[in-house]
Amino acid sequence: MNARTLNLTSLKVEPSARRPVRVAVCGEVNSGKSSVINAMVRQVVTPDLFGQDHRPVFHIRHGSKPHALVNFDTGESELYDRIDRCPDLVHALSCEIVVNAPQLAGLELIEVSLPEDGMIPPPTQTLLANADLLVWTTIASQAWRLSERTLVARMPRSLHQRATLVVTRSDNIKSRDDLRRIHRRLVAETYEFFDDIVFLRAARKLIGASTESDLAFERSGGRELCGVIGEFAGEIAAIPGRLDLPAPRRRPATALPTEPATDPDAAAPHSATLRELREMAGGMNGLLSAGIAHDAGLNRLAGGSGLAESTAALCRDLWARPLAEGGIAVAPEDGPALIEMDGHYLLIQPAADGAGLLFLLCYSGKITRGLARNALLRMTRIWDRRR
Ligand SMILES: Nc1nc2c(ncn2[C@@H]2O[C@H](COP(=O)(O)OP(=O)(O)O)[C@@H](O)[C@H]2O)c(=O)[nH]1
Ligand SMILES: [Mg+2]
Repeated sequence: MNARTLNLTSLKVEPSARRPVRVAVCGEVNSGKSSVINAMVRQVVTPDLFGQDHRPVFHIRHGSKPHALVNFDTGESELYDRIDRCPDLVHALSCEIVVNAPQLAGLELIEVSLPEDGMIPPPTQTLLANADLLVWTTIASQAWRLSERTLVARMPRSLHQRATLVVTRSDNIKSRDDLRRIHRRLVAETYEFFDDIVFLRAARKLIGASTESDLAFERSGGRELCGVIGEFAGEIAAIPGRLDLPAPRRRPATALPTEPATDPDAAAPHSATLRELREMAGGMNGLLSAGIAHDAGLNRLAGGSGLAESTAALCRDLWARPLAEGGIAVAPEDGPALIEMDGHYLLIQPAADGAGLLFLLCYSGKITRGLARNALLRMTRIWDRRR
């Protein structure tokens, strides 16, 4: 066996002052996202999931000890020496792949598949809200369709800065004039979203050859892409505080990780109400994150702080957006807004007095819509009666 089940709470995280620059490599299915990553890594590192509907999110970064950690929807994780040793990715939510690729130092490449219906599922929106740079893959022969524009337009505005458009399968366009024409058209049609356009010629064979051959790395477009992304990443890294991680909190060796010794809300306003809401959330099945998003802050009720913060940001954004641009609106009597996609529900309900948006993010396979809706309604009622 080359896999072992891990208890994630026992994993020791290396304290590091800064996080990597997160590069979301996005595009529709088969548009060439994996090829972009493989061309940059100089080897085929992501599995071919041809014909598979469900695609886990792949995170790729440089490290001296290559391995792959697969996180399943059961909450368990398995460690492999290579991702292709994992027999089945159907129930995988995400895969963290570490490869020896010094040219990627300081970067985390995230492969994100987007549906063609133009709607970005809530977990993907959360991922994008946390990303620093966008790479969008479009196929040369049909580059930049309306469905792609719709998706990119719906991404957080911050990702429209320093974004890169990668035109994949450019090796299939034989005439230089045709390539020039495509380039000119793309500059005109995409300038509001992208700051650079790179042509990729990354047939699998050429990627294989690029491990050893600098010429193949050059010809595939991998080198140019590493240069462009490296430059944008350098600009992100130069923004004061942007990549800083919160200082690790020291815990006595004997402390249990799940139970804080003191009540975090003891001194906060409405501490008793928040405690009651946390207990309710703690009893729910399949809950990933819960909280109350305020204009500028957040009361976290369940789940990790990173996910709660980005989900809160997403809720505020959805709430503020006009309906025509994918925003949501509900009359309070209709109950919580529920957005269902890609195995998750995101439910949002405003407090009666407008003091915050209550939200739940859950796995749709583990809780019914009705139960999730009722739970959020009950929680909102408790919050509405707070003192
Ligand atoms: N010749 C060539 N094939 C490519 C290129 N980019 C992608 N492909 C092929 O197109 C198919 C889909 O690409 P893939 O990277 O798996 O797409 P994904 O689903 O977006 O990750 C695969 O067979 C790739 O080998 C390219 O630049 N040149
Ligand atoms: Mg892929």
